[in-house]
Amino acid sequence: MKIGITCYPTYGGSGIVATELGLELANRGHEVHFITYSNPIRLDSGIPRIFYHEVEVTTYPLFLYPPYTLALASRMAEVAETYALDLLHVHYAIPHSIAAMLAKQMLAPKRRLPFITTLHGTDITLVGTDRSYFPITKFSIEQSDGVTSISDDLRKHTAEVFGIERENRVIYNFVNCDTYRPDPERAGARQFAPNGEKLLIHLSNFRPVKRVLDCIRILAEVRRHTPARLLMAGDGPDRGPAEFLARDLGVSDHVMFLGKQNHVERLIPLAHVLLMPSEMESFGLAALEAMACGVPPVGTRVGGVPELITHGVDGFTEAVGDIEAQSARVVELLTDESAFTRMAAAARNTAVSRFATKSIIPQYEAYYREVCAKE
Ligand code: GMT
Repeated sequence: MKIGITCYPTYGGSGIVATELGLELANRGHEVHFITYSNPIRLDSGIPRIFYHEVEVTTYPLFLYPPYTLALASRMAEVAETYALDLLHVHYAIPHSIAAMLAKQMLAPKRRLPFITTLHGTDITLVGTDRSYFPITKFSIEQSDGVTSISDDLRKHTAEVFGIERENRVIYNFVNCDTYRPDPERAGARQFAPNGEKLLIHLSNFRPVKRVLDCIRILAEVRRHTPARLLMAGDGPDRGPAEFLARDLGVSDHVMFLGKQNHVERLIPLAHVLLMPSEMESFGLAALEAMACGVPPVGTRVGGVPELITHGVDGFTEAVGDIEAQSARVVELLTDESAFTRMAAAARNTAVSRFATKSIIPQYEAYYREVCAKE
C-alpha cells in the first residue's frame, strides 16, 4: 500500500510511534510518505520505500498565527495525488485530523482518500478537552474513516468525554524487541556510575504531566537505603525546576541531566529501574521500551498504564505522588537480586509476547485494508 503519515516530528511518544510504524511498514514492503514540518527525529535518510515531504508554512505580516493546518492540508492533498496514496494515517488528533479531512475533501472530485486518526493521549485528555478545541476535536474524530486508540483506557475516555459512539479500535503501542533488548553486562553503565552504583532512568519531554520532580524526590529517598544514581533523558519546561530540586535535596552529584537523546535503546539497558511517576499516561511508551530491555518500570496507576504493567509481575504501579511507595519499590528492585531477575525477565517477556512489532503492525495493516475497502 501507499500510506501518508503525519505526526509531530519532535521528541514525544506519538511522533516516535508514528515514525517507528512508518519504518516497520516500509520494511514490510509498503511505500510510506511522511508529511510533517520537519524530519521526524528517529527517521534516518536513505531508507528504501520511505519518503519525506516537508510542510512549509509561509508567514505574512497579517498572520499573527501562521495557518499551519492549511499548509499541511494542501501538502497532504498534493502528495496524495502525486504519489497515488491509498490513505492518510495521522497521529495526534489536533490539528492533523482536521487537515486530513480537508485534504480528503480537496481530492473528493477526483477520488477517495480515506484517513485514519490515531489518538495518543494528551490530544484527548488535555488539549482536546480544552473549550477552544473540544468541538473541532470531536468533529474530526467523527469525520475520520478510521480511529484507533493506543489503549483501552483512552478508547473509553474518548467515548465518555466526547460522547462518541463510532468504532474506535484499540491498537496498542509496540516495540522492536531486536533493537530494544537487555544488556546483562551493563558495561557502559561505568561512565555514569564509576563506583558501581545502580542506575535509575527517566525518559520524557519534562512536561508537568510527567512529574519529573518526583524522580528527584524518589532518588533522594532511595539513596537513604542504597547507593544509586539517576539518568534524566529528555528536556522540557520542568528540567530547570528538577535541577534546582536536585541541588536543594543534596543529590545533584548523583543526577545526570542528559538532554534529548536519539538512541535511547543504548541507554535504557544500562539501568536497573525506569521511573515513570506521571500524573497521566494513556499508555507509557517509555515503560514499554524499558520492559523490552529487561528494565522493570516503577510507574503510577493511571490511564492505560495497568494495561501494560502488571503490578508485582513485570513492574510496579503506585499512586500518583506517593514518593514513599514508589521509592520502596525501587529499593526492593535494587537490593533483592532474585526479585529483580524475576521481574526483569517478566518485563522482557511481556514486551515480546504482547507488544512486539510483529504482532502489532499486522493489526494496523488489517485496519488499513478494512478502511480502504469501505465505501
Ligand atoms: O506524554 C506526552 O506528553 C507525549 C505524548 C505524545 O503524544 O507524544 O504521549 C502520549 O502518547 C504516547 C505514545 O502513544 C503514550 O505512550 C503516552 O502515554 C501519551 N502521553 C500521555 O497520555 C500523557
